[in-house]
Amino acid sequence: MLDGSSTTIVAVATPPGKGAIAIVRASGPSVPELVRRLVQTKSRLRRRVATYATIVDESGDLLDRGLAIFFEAPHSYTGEDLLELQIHGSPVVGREVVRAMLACGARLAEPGEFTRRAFFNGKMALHAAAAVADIIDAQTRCAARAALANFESGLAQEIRAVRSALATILQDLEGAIDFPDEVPEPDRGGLKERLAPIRARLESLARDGELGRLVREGLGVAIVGPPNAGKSSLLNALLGTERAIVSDIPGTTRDTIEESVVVDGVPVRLIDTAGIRSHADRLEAHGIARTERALDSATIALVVADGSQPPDSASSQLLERTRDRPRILFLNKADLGTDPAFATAWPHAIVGTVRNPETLERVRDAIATAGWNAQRFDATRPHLAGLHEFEAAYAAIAALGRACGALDASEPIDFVATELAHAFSQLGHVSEQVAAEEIVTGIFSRFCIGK
Ligand SMILES: Nc1nc2c(ncn2[C@@H]2O[C@H](COP(=O)(O)OP(=O)(O)OP(=O)(O)O)[C@@H](O)[C@H]2O)c(=O)[nH]1
Ligand SMILES: [Mg+2]
Repeated sequence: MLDGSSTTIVAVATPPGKGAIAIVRASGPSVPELVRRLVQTKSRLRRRVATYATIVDESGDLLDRGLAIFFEAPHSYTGEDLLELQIHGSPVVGREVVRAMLACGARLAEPGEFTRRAFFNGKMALHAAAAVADIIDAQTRCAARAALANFESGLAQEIRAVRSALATILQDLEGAIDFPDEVPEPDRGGLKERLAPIRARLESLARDGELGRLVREGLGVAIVGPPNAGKSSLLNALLGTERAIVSDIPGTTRDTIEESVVVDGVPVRLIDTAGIRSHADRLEAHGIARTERALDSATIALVVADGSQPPDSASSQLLERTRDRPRILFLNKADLGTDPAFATAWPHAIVGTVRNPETLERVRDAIATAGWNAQRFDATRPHLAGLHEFEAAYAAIAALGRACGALDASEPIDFVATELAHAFSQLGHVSEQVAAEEIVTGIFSRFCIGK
Protein backbone atom coordinates (compact mmCIF):
# COMPACT_ATOMS: atom_id res chain seq x y z
CA MET A 1 0.00 0.00 0.00
CA LEU A 2 1.57 3.21 -1.19
CA ASP A 3 0.23 5.50 1.53
CA GLY A 4 1.14 3.33 4.45
CA SER A 5 4.22 4.43 6.28
CA SER A 6 4.82 1.09 7.96
CA THR A 7 7.45 0.39 5.32
CA THR A 8 10.76 2.16 4.82
CA ILE A 9 11.40 3.40 1.32
CA VAL A 10 14.72 4.16 -0.31
CA ALA A 11 15.89 5.70 -3.59
CA VAL A 12 18.74 7.57 -5.19
CA ALA A 13 17.32 11.10 -5.24
CA THR A 14 19.78 12.58 -7.75
CA PRO A 15 19.53 12.01 -11.54
CA PRO A 16 21.11 8.87 -13.02
CA GLY A 17 24.69 9.14 -14.30
CA LYS A 18 27.96 10.48 -12.96
CA GLY A 19 28.02 13.64 -10.86
CA ALA A 20 29.88 15.45 -8.10
CA ILE A 21 27.68 13.93 -5.44
CA ALA A 22 24.72 11.57 -5.31
CA ILE A 23 22.06 11.59 -2.62
CA VAL A 24 20.45 8.44 -1.31
CA ARG A 25 17.27 9.01 0.63
CA ALA A 26 15.46 6.68 3.01
CA SER A 27 12.23 7.37 4.88
CA GLY A 28 10.23 5.28 7.31
CA PRO A 29 10.26 3.55 10.67
CA SER A 30 13.43 1.51 10.15
CA VAL A 31 15.61 4.54 9.40
CA PRO A 32 17.17 4.43 12.92
CA GLU A 33 18.10 0.81 12.25
CA LEU A 34 19.60 1.72 8.85
CA VAL A 35 21.68 4.38 10.62
CA ARG A 36 22.83 1.89 13.24
CA ARG A 37 23.83 -0.77 10.70
CA LEU A 38 25.11 1.22 7.71
CA VAL A 39 26.31 4.63 8.94
CA GLN A 40 29.42 4.85 11.10
CA THR A 41 30.31 8.21 12.65
CA LYS A 42 32.86 9.25 15.28
CA SER A 43 30.21 10.78 17.50
CA ARG A 44 26.48 10.05 17.54
CA LEU A 45 24.61 11.31 14.49
CA ARG A 46 22.79 14.47 15.59
CA ARG A 47 19.46 15.51 14.16
CA ARG A 48 19.66 17.81 11.11
CA VAL A 49 23.43 18.07 11.31
CA ALA A 50 25.52 17.00 8.33
CA THR A 51 28.07 14.58 9.76
CA TYR A 52 31.05 12.99 8.07
CA ALA A 53 30.36 9.26 7.94
CA THR A 54 31.64 5.95 6.71
CA ILE A 55 28.95 4.03 4.89
CA VAL A 56 29.13 0.25 5.02
CA ASP A 57 26.95 -2.52 3.68
CA GLU A 58 24.88 -4.99 5.69
CA SER A 59 27.97 -7.10 6.32
CA GLY A 60 30.04 -4.15 7.50
CA ASP A 61 32.12 -3.84 4.30
CA LEU A 62 33.10 -0.32 3.25
CA LEU A 63 30.90 1.23 0.53
CA ASP A 64 31.83 4.94 0.59
CA ARG A 65 32.58 7.95 2.76
CA GLY A 66 30.33 10.98 2.72
CA LEU A 67 27.87 13.08 4.68
CA ALA A 68 24.92 11.74 6.61
CA ILE A 69 21.94 13.83 7.72
CA PHE A 70 19.25 12.40 9.95
CA PHE A 71 15.85 14.12 10.19
CA GLU A 72 13.73 12.87 13.05
CA ALA A 73 9.96 12.54 12.59
CA PRO A 74 7.93 14.68 12.26
CA HIS A 75 10.51 17.33 11.35
CA SER A 76 11.42 16.01 7.91
CA TYR A 77 10.28 16.34 4.30
CA THR A 78 8.07 13.25 4.60
CA GLY A 79 7.12 13.74 8.25
CA GLU A 80 8.80 10.39 9.01
CA ASP A 81 12.28 9.53 10.18
CA LEU A 82 14.39 10.36 7.15
CA LEU A 83 18.03 9.78 6.26
CA GLU A 84 19.96 11.50 3.50
CA LEU A 85 23.37 10.25 2.52
CA GLN A 86 25.51 12.48 0.34
CA ILE A 87 27.94 10.13 -1.32
CA HIS A 88 30.30 10.25 -4.29
CA GLY A 89 28.39 10.75 -7.53
CA SER A 90 28.98 7.33 -8.95
CA PRO A 91 25.97 5.37 -10.19
CA VAL A 92 27.60 2.16 -8.93
CA VAL A 93 28.13 3.42 -5.39
CA GLY A 94 24.57 4.81 -5.30
CA ARG A 95 23.16 1.47 -6.37
CA GLU A 96 25.28 -0.37 -3.77
CA VAL A 97 24.10 1.86 -0.92
CA VAL A 98 20.49 1.34 -1.98
CA ARG A 99 21.08 -2.42 -2.22
CA ALA A 100 22.48 -2.48 1.33
CA MET A 101 19.37 -0.65 2.57
CA LEU A 102 17.14 -3.15 0.76
CA ALA A 103 19.10 -5.93 2.46
CA CYS A 104 18.23 -4.28 5.78
CA GLY A 105 14.51 -4.46 4.99
CA ALA A 106 13.78 -1.22 3.15
CA ARG A 107 12.04 -1.30 -0.22
CA LEU A 108 12.49 0.80 -3.38
CA ALA A 109 10.39 3.95 -3.45
CA GLU A 110 7.77 4.45 -6.16
CA PRO A 111 7.96 7.67 -8.22
CA GLY A 112 6.83 10.59 -6.04
CA GLU A 113 6.43 8.43 -2.95
CA PHE A 114 8.46 10.68 -0.64
CA THR A 115 6.26 13.66 -1.55
CA ARG A 116 3.16 11.49 -1.37
CA ARG A 117 4.08 10.59 2.21
CA ALA A 118 4.69 14.26 2.93
CA PHE A 119 1.14 14.96 1.72
CA PHE A 120 -0.47 12.13 3.70
CA ASN A 121 1.45 13.10 6.82
CA GLY A 122 0.12 16.64 6.55
CA LYS A 123 3.53 18.15 5.76
CA MET A 124 2.47 19.53 2.42
CA ALA A 125 -0.77 20.67 0.79
CA LEU A 126 -1.79 19.03 -2.45
CA HIS A 127 -1.29 22.22 -4.49
CA ALA A 128 2.23 22.50 -3.06
CA ALA A 129 2.98 18.91 -4.06
CA ALA A 130 1.76 19.68 -7.59
CA ALA A 131 3.92 22.83 -7.57
CA VAL A 132 6.96 20.73 -6.63
CA ALA A 133 6.34 18.54 -9.72
CA ASP A 134 5.99 21.69 -11.84
CA ILE A 135 9.21 23.19 -10.48
CA ILE A 136 11.05 19.99 -11.42
CA ASP A 137 9.40 19.82 -14.86
CA ALA A 138 9.90 23.52 -15.68
CA GLN A 139 11.51 24.06 -19.07
CA THR A 140 11.94 27.80 -18.75
CA ARG A 141 12.78 30.30 -16.02
CA CYS A 142 9.28 31.71 -16.31
CA ALA A 143 7.72 28.25 -15.75
CA ALA A 144 9.93 27.66 -12.71
CA ARG A 145 8.97 31.03 -11.19
CA ALA A 146 5.30 30.39 -11.88
CA ALA A 147 5.46 26.99 -10.18
CA LEU A 148 7.18 28.56 -7.20
CA ALA A 149 4.38 31.14 -6.94
CA ASN A 150 1.91 28.26 -6.62
CA PHE A 151 3.89 26.60 -3.86
CA GLU A 152 2.38 29.06 -1.41
CA SER A 153 -1.32 28.95 -0.68
CA GLY A 154 -2.20 32.18 -2.53
CA LEU A 155 -4.61 30.52 -4.93
CA ALA A 156 -6.52 28.85 -2.11
CA GLN A 157 -6.81 32.24 -0.40
CA GLU A 158 -8.14 33.90 -3.56
CA ILE A 159 -10.69 31.12 -4.06
CA ARG A 160 -11.71 31.34 -0.41
CA ALA A 161 -12.45 35.03 -0.88
CA VAL A 162 -14.64 34.21 -3.90
CA ARG A 163 -16.41 31.45 -1.93
CA SER A 164 -17.09 33.68 1.02
CA ALA A 165 -18.63 36.32 -1.29
CA LEU A 166 -20.84 33.57 -2.74
CA ALA A 167 -21.74 32.33 0.73
CA THR A 168 -22.92 35.80 1.75
CA ILE A 169 -25.19 36.02 -1.30
CA LEU A 170 -26.51 32.51 -0.61
CA GLN A 171 -27.36 33.49 2.97
CA ASP A 172 -29.28 36.49 1.70
CA LEU A 173 -31.27 34.23 -0.63
CA GLU A 174 -31.97 31.63 2.02
CA GLY A 175 -34.50 33.70 3.94
CA ALA A 176 -36.52 34.43 0.81
CA ILE A 177 -36.50 30.74 -0.14
CA ASP A 178 -37.35 29.38 3.32
CA PHE A 179 -39.97 32.01 4.20
CA PRO A 180 -41.30 33.24 0.86
CA ASP A 181 -44.34 34.85 2.50
CA GLU A 182 -42.39 36.83 5.05
CA VAL A 183 -39.01 37.67 3.49
CA PRO A 184 -39.11 39.59 0.22
CA GLU A 185 -36.92 38.38 -2.64
CA PRO A 186 -33.68 40.36 -3.01
CA ASP A 187 -33.60 42.74 -5.93
CA ARG A 188 -32.55 40.77 -9.04
CA GLY A 189 -30.57 43.61 -10.61
CA GLY A 190 -28.68 44.08 -7.34
CA LEU A 191 -27.89 40.35 -7.23
CA LYS A 192 -26.48 40.47 -10.74
CA GLU A 193 -24.32 43.42 -9.79
CA ARG A 194 -22.95 41.46 -6.83
CA LEU A 195 -22.27 38.40 -9.00
CA ALA A 196 -20.49 40.31 -11.77
CA PRO A 197 -17.17 40.93 -9.94
CA ILE A 198 -17.14 37.31 -8.68
CA ARG A 199 -17.51 36.03 -12.21
CA ALA A 200 -14.90 38.47 -13.48
CA ARG A 201 -12.43 37.36 -10.81
CA LEU A 202 -12.89 33.70 -11.71
CA GLU A 203 -12.61 34.40 -15.42
CA SER A 204 -9.40 36.32 -14.85
CA LEU A 205 -8.03 33.43 -12.78
CA ALA A 206 -8.94 31.03 -15.60
CA ARG A 207 -7.21 33.28 -18.16
CA ASP A 208 -4.05 33.46 -16.04
CA GLY A 209 -4.27 29.70 -15.58
CA GLU A 210 -4.45 29.10 -19.33
CA LEU A 211 -1.39 31.31 -19.82
CA GLY A 212 0.38 29.42 -17.04
CA ARG A 213 -0.50 26.16 -18.74
CA LEU A 214 1.10 27.41 -21.96
CA VAL A 215 4.23 28.51 -20.09
CA ARG A 216 4.40 25.08 -18.48
CA GLU A 217 3.48 22.83 -21.37
CA GLY A 218 4.57 24.86 -24.38
CA LEU A 219 2.88 25.37 -27.71
CA GLY A 220 3.24 23.31 -30.90
CA VAL A 221 3.78 25.18 -34.17
CA ALA A 222 3.87 23.11 -37.37
CA ILE A 223 5.84 24.74 -40.19
CA VAL A 224 4.14 23.52 -43.36
CA GLY A 225 4.16 24.43 -47.02
CA PRO A 226 5.22 23.31 -50.48
CA PRO A 227 8.80 22.00 -51.01
CA ASN A 228 11.53 24.64 -51.33
CA ALA A 229 9.42 27.37 -49.68
CA GLY A 230 12.10 27.91 -47.02
CA LYS A 231 10.53 26.01 -44.09
CA SER A 232 13.81 24.52 -42.88
CA SER A 233 15.51 27.87 -43.44
CA LEU A 234 12.86 29.45 -41.20
CA LEU A 235 13.36 26.81 -38.49
CA ASN A 236 17.12 27.38 -38.55
CA ALA A 237 16.75 31.16 -38.48
CA LEU A 238 14.36 31.08 -35.51
CA LEU A 239 16.67 28.69 -33.66
CA GLY A 240 19.77 30.63 -34.59
CA THR A 241 21.54 27.42 -35.60
CA GLU A 242 21.83 25.22 -38.70
CA ARG A 243 19.64 22.44 -37.29
CA ALA A 244 17.91 21.26 -40.50
CA ILE A 245 19.46 20.62 -43.90
CA VAL A 246 18.62 23.37 -46.36
CA SER A 247 19.03 22.92 -50.11
CA ASP A 248 17.52 24.09 -53.36
CA ILE A 249 16.43 20.52 -54.12
CA PRO A 250 12.67 20.28 -53.53
CA GLY A 251 11.89 17.50 -51.06
CA THR A 252 15.04 17.95 -48.92
CA THR A 253 13.28 17.46 -45.57
CA ARG A 254 11.91 13.94 -45.33
CA ASP A 255 11.15 13.58 -41.63
CA THR A 256 9.67 15.97 -39.11
CA ILE A 257 12.23 17.85 -37.02
CA GLU A 258 11.18 19.28 -33.67
CA GLU A 259 13.06 21.95 -31.71
CA SER A 260 12.07 24.41 -29.02
CA VAL A 261 12.54 28.16 -28.79
CA VAL A 262 11.30 30.41 -26.02
CA VAL A 263 8.99 33.24 -27.09
CA ASP A 264 7.87 35.61 -24.27
CA GLY A 265 8.65 32.89 -21.71
CA VAL A 266 6.58 30.26 -23.56
CA PRO A 267 8.43 27.20 -24.86
CA VAL A 268 7.41 26.98 -28.51
CA ARG A 269 7.92 23.60 -30.20
CA LEU A 270 8.70 24.31 -33.83
CA ILE A 271 8.06 21.31 -36.08
CA ASP A 272 9.73 21.51 -39.48
CA THR A 273 8.01 19.19 -41.93
CA ALA A 274 8.42 17.63 -45.36
CA GLY A 275 7.09 19.90 -48.12
CA ILE A 276 3.64 18.94 -49.36
CA ARG A 277 3.25 18.09 -53.06
CA SER A 278 1.28 15.54 -55.03
CA HIS A 279 4.11 14.01 -57.10
CA ALA A 280 6.21 12.54 -54.33
CA ASP A 281 8.32 9.38 -54.33
CA ARG A 282 7.56 6.67 -51.76
CA LEU A 283 9.96 7.91 -49.12
CA GLU A 284 8.75 11.48 -49.52
CA ALA A 285 5.14 10.26 -49.29
CA HIS A 286 5.98 8.80 -45.85
CA GLY A 287 7.38 12.19 -44.87
CA ILE A 288 4.23 13.95 -46.10
CA ALA A 289 2.09 11.58 -43.97
CA ARG A 290 4.12 12.75 -40.96
CA THR A 291 3.56 16.35 -42.02
CA GLU A 292 -0.18 15.67 -41.90
CA ARG A 293 0.12 14.30 -38.37
CA ALA A 294 2.23 17.28 -37.24
CA LEU A 295 -0.35 19.63 -38.73
CA ASP A 296 -3.14 17.84 -36.84
CA SER A 297 -1.34 17.80 -33.50
CA ALA A 298 0.11 21.34 -33.49
CA THR A 299 -1.88 24.24 -32.09
CA ILE A 300 -0.74 26.66 -34.76
CA ALA A 301 -0.11 26.08 -38.48
CA LEU A 302 2.71 28.26 -39.80
CA VAL A 303 2.13 28.08 -43.55
CA VAL A 304 5.19 29.07 -45.58
CA ALA A 305 5.21 29.65 -49.33
CA ASP A 306 7.71 31.05 -51.80
CA GLY A 307 6.02 34.40 -52.40
CA SER A 308 8.28 35.27 -55.32
CA GLN A 309 6.55 32.62 -57.47
CA PRO A 310 2.89 32.43 -58.47
CA PRO A 311 0.79 30.38 -55.99
CA ASP A 312 0.85 26.65 -56.71
CA SER A 313 -1.86 24.12 -55.94
CA ALA A 314 -0.17 22.87 -52.72
CA SER A 315 -0.05 26.35 -51.17
CA SER A 316 -3.64 27.09 -52.24
CA GLN A 317 -4.80 23.81 -50.69
CA LEU A 318 -2.98 24.56 -47.42
CA LEU A 319 -4.52 28.02 -47.36
CA GLU A 320 -7.97 26.45 -47.65
CA ARG A 321 -7.22 23.65 -45.21
CA THR A 322 -6.01 25.87 -42.38
CA ARG A 323 -8.76 28.45 -42.81
CA ASP A 324 -10.62 27.62 -39.58
CA ARG A 325 -7.72 27.15 -37.20
CA PRO A 326 -5.07 29.37 -35.61
CA ARG A 327 -2.54 29.97 -38.35
CA ILE A 328 0.20 32.26 -39.55
CA LEU A 329 0.76 32.84 -43.25
CA PHE A 330 4.27 33.67 -44.31
CA LEU A 331 5.33 34.56 -47.85
CA ASN A 332 9.07 34.01 -47.92
CA LYS A 333 11.77 35.05 -50.40
CA ALA A 334 10.57 38.65 -50.68
CA ASP A 335 14.21 39.49 -51.57
CA LEU A 336 13.39 37.90 -54.95
CA GLY A 337 10.18 39.93 -55.29
CA THR A 338 6.56 39.17 -54.48
CA ASP A 339 4.17 37.75 -57.03
CA PRO A 340 1.07 39.99 -57.26
CA ALA A 341 -1.24 36.96 -57.36
CA PHE A 342 0.13 35.86 -53.96
CA ALA A 343 -0.26 39.29 -52.44
CA THR A 344 -3.96 39.22 -53.44
CA ALA A 345 -4.61 35.60 -52.40
CA TRP A 346 -2.82 35.92 -49.00
CA PRO A 347 -3.73 39.44 -47.92
CA HIS A 348 -2.93 38.95 -44.21
CA ALA A 349 0.37 37.17 -44.75
CA ILE A 350 3.72 38.28 -43.37
CA VAL A 351 5.76 39.17 -46.44
CA GLY A 352 9.53 39.01 -45.99
CA THR A 353 12.54 36.77 -46.00
CA VAL A 354 14.05 34.47 -43.39
CA ARG A 355 17.31 36.29 -44.04
CA ASN A 356 15.94 39.48 -42.52
CA PRO A 357 15.87 39.68 -38.68
CA GLU A 358 12.92 42.06 -38.83
CA THR A 359 10.87 39.39 -40.65
CA LEU A 360 11.79 36.85 -37.96
CA GLU A 361 10.65 39.29 -35.29
CA ARG A 362 7.29 39.58 -37.06
CA VAL A 363 7.00 35.79 -37.18
CA ARG A 364 7.73 35.59 -33.44
CA ASP A 365 5.15 38.32 -32.76
CA ALA A 366 2.62 36.44 -34.88
CA ILE A 367 3.23 33.27 -32.83
CA ALA A 368 2.64 35.26 -29.62
CA THR A 369 -0.57 36.75 -31.05
CA ALA A 370 -1.94 33.46 -32.41
CA GLY A 371 -0.82 31.46 -29.39
CA TRP A 372 -1.65 33.61 -26.38
CA ASN A 373 -3.03 36.83 -27.79
CA ALA A 374 0.34 38.41 -26.92
CA GLN A 375 -0.83 38.61 -23.29
CA ARG A 376 1.84 38.86 -20.66
CA PHE A 377 1.86 36.18 -18.00
CA ASP A 378 2.55 37.34 -14.47
CA ALA A 379 4.61 34.46 -13.12
CA THR A 380 4.64 35.89 -9.62
CA ARG A 381 0.89 35.50 -9.05
CA PRO A 382 -0.75 32.25 -7.96
CA HIS A 383 -2.80 30.69 -10.74
CA LEU A 384 -4.85 27.61 -11.61
CA ALA A 385 -2.51 24.75 -12.47
CA GLY A 386 -3.96 21.28 -11.90
CA LEU A 387 -6.56 19.81 -14.21
CA HIS A 388 -9.01 19.52 -11.31
CA GLU A 389 -8.50 23.23 -10.53
CA PHE A 390 -9.39 24.19 -14.10
CA GLU A 391 -12.40 21.86 -14.09
CA ALA A 392 -13.66 23.32 -10.83
CA ALA A 393 -13.17 26.93 -11.97
CA TYR A 394 -14.86 26.37 -15.34
CA ALA A 395 -17.75 24.52 -13.68
CA ALA A 396 -18.17 27.43 -11.25
CA ILE A 397 -18.04 30.02 -14.07
CA ALA A 398 -20.67 28.05 -16.00
CA ALA A 399 -22.90 27.82 -12.90
CA LEU A 400 -22.61 31.57 -12.31
CA GLY A 401 -23.51 32.12 -15.97
CA ARG A 402 -26.64 29.98 -15.53
CA ALA A 403 -27.50 31.82 -12.33
CA CYS A 404 -27.33 35.19 -14.14
CA GLY A 405 -29.37 33.73 -17.00
CA ALA A 406 -32.01 32.61 -14.50
CA LEU A 407 -32.10 36.07 -12.93
CA ASP A 408 -32.63 37.63 -16.37
CA ALA A 409 -35.33 35.12 -17.30
CA SER A 410 -37.18 35.77 -14.00
CA GLU A 411 -36.88 32.11 -13.06
CA PRO A 412 -37.56 31.10 -9.43
CA ILE A 413 -34.98 32.36 -6.97
CA ASP A 414 -34.27 28.86 -5.62
CA PHE A 415 -33.01 27.91 -9.06
CA VAL A 416 -30.49 30.77 -8.82
CA ALA A 417 -29.51 29.61 -5.32
CA THR A 418 -28.94 26.03 -6.56
CA GLU A 419 -26.50 27.28 -9.19
CA LEU A 420 -24.66 29.48 -6.71
CA ALA A 421 -24.41 26.56 -4.28
CA HIS A 422 -23.01 24.43 -7.09
CA ALA A 423 -20.35 27.07 -7.86
CA PHE A 424 -19.54 27.29 -4.14
CA SER A 425 -19.08 23.55 -3.80
CA GLN A 426 -17.00 23.23 -7.01
CA LEU A 427 -14.60 25.91 -5.81
CA GLY A 428 -14.12 23.95 -2.60
CA HIS A 429 -12.10 21.45 -4.65
CA VAL A 430 -9.50 24.18 -5.14
CA SER A 431 -9.48 25.97 -1.81
CA GLU A 432 -9.97 23.11 0.64
CA GLN A 433 -7.96 19.99 1.18
CA VAL A 434 -10.62 17.70 -0.23
CA ALA A 435 -9.25 15.79 -3.16
CA ALA A 436 -10.52 12.67 -4.85
CA GLU A 437 -8.16 9.68 -4.97
CA GLU A 438 -7.68 9.99 -8.75
CA ILE A 439 -6.57 13.62 -8.38
CA VAL A 440 -4.01 12.60 -5.77
CA THR A 441 -2.80 9.69 -7.90
CA GLY A 442 -2.62 11.92 -10.99
CA ILE A 443 -0.43 14.47 -9.22
CA PHE A 444 2.02 11.96 -7.76
CA SER A 445 2.33 9.89 -10.94
CA ARG A 446 4.18 12.84 -12.48
CA PHE A 447 7.10 12.62 -10.08
CA CYS A 448 10.42 10.91 -10.55
CA ILE A 449 11.75 8.27 -8.22
CA GLY A 450 13.42 9.68 -5.12
CA LYS A 451 11.23 12.81 -4.88
N1 LIG B 1 16.48 34.07 -51.95
C1 LIG B 1 16.03 33.38 -50.93
N2 LIG B 1 16.26 32.07 -50.84
C2 LIG B 1 15.79 31.40 -49.77
C3 LIG B 1 15.08 32.06 -48.75
N3 LIG B 1 14.73 31.13 -47.83
C4 LIG B 1 15.20 29.95 -48.27
N4 LIG B 1 15.85 30.10 -49.43
C5 LIG B 1 16.47 29.07 -50.26
O1 LIG B 1 15.45 28.21 -50.75
C6 LIG B 1 15.92 26.88 -50.85
C7 LIG B 1 14.98 25.95 -50.07
O2 LIG B 1 15.07 26.21 -48.69
P1 LIG B 1 14.66 25.15 -47.61
O3 LIG B 1 14.68 25.84 -46.32
O4 LIG B 1 15.44 23.91 -47.75
O5 LIG B 1 13.16 24.88 -48.06
P2 LIG B 1 12.11 23.85 -47.44
O6 LIG B 1 10.80 24.53 -47.48
O7 LIG B 1 12.58 23.33 -46.16
O8 LIG B 1 12.11 22.71 -48.53
P3 LIG B 1 11.81 21.13 -48.39
O9 LIG B 1 12.57 20.62 -47.22
O10 LIG B 1 12.27 20.57 -49.68
O11 LIG B 1 10.33 20.99 -48.23
C8 LIG B 1 17.35 26.90 -50.29
O12 LIG B 1 18.23 26.97 -51.38
C9 LIG B 1 17.39 28.16 -49.45
O13 LIG B 1 18.69 28.71 -49.37
C10 LIG B 1 14.86 33.46 -48.86
O14 LIG B 1 14.23 34.12 -48.02
N5 LIG B 1 15.37 34.07 -49.98
MG1 LIG C 1 13.06 21.51 -45.48
